[in-house]
Amino acid sequence: MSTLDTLRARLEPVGQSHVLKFWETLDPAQRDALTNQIESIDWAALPRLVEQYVRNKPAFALPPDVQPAPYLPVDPGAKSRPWDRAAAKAKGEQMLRAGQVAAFVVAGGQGSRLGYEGPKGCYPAGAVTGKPLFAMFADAILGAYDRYGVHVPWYIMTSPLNHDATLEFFAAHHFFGLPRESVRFFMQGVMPSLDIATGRVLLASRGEIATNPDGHGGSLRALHASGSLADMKQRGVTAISYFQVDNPIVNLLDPVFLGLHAGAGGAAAPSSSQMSSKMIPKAYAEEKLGLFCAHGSGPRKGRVEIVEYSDLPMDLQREKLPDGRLRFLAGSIAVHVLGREFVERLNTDAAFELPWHRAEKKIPCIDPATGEPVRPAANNGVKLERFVFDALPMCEHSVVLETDRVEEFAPIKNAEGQDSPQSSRQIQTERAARWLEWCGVAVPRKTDGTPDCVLEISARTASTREELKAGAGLPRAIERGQRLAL
Ligand code: UD2
Repeated sequence: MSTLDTLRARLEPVGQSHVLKFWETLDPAQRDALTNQIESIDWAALPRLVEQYVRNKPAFALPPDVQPAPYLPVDPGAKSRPWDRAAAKAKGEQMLRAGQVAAFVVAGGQGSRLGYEGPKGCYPAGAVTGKPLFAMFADAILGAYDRYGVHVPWYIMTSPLNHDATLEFFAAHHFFGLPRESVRFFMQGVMPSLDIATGRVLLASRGEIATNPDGHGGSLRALHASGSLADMKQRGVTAISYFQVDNPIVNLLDPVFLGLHAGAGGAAAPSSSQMSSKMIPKAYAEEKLGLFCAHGSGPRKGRVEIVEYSDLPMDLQREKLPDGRLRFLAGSIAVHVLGREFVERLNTDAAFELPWHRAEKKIPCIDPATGEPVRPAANNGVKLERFVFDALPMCEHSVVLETDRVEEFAPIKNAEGQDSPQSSRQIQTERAARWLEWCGVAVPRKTDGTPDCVLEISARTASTREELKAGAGLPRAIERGQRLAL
């Protein structure tokens, strides 16, 4: 059978033979590329996905008798659920010193909302220095080396959209001072993008299927398939510190959180977890954060599940406790610790599959009838993605730790307004101002209380205010309008 016949035999039974419509017009290199792309797709699974997610919009099933998930309060001495901060910190530091921790950033997304061309990790995010996000994370890893004497291995998940550009960026910046062998890149999988009306795969060009990265949940398979899990095991890593590429102030190697994950938090967190999470209290009911919920009954009673804000009924999101706080308060900042053995177990369990989530998008493509480009004015496609937090209900134990928004969450997602470069710079400055004031440094403030200066503290200098105080060379006061990077 010719290559063309073999490919046709795969595509025809699943109603996707239009993919080969322009075969005769392709040169040999284009034919090879299309052949490779076709061979990388699980065509047999497609008809079921089209039926479930394109022809129908699956109704989201809330956890039975949905409850707010319990969490450890930011103040370890709080009456509600006190926990042992010193024990957790000591355990986490010991794990870091013993080389049991890996850093893992998911950086395969398309970053379309920000309107930035390159990989998002290259975005200049430092409030004063304009340092790229990747450099800020590298600072945190270098800081851990200074403190614990260990090069924490850093795993970076890219996608075919940005893999080469990410590698080039690291090479051009000499790996930001990190040893080359402690940084490992791997690509996540992709899914074909589907026509919203017909369920046929969209064509990006005459010789290419339109695809999208398969979501940050794709990381769980990709960690295994890329050999990264095996590499971690060989290095003695037990805990994977997971974070998103968009948050420049993430405390990405937090010993307290690592120790809690390992079950060293005292009576409130006595068992080690398979997957742990950080949360912030939602600022208002409509804030767009995934919510930590728990199964109130059923076979997974007590297990934690994150429900996207769009899936939790608004009346539940607006419900208040007698003290006026929101009942469903805990919003996800997408910071987790994953047990390496847990991820291994998921990958060896034949029944393991994360659900797909459907998103309607405007996807540039060609008209399969004419080959002419289409610039859609309305949503013309369906993207299917997996979410990493859908692994939470598979955990027997799962710690959720409250954190302070200004301390750890300054994401850059949109070009303007909330979660923009500007709001991130403001939060970076506010956090630095708080730390400096705590260390006894005078920080000028405007009448509305916000700092009248721009500040940035590198995670190499300090990852907490205590470390800042212990370091040398703080000024006595900051000048009005000053721009200071420490
Ligand atoms: C995510 C959470 C939201 C909240 C928020 C906090 C989801 C669905 N929602 O919203 O509840 O926690 O973050 O900041 O996760 N990525 C990949 N590959 C992909 C898709 C995404 O690596 O295929 C990465 C992406 O590079 C980024 C992160 O995942 O680092 C977040 O992706 P997003 O922008 O789609 O999630 P967002 O901000 O809507």
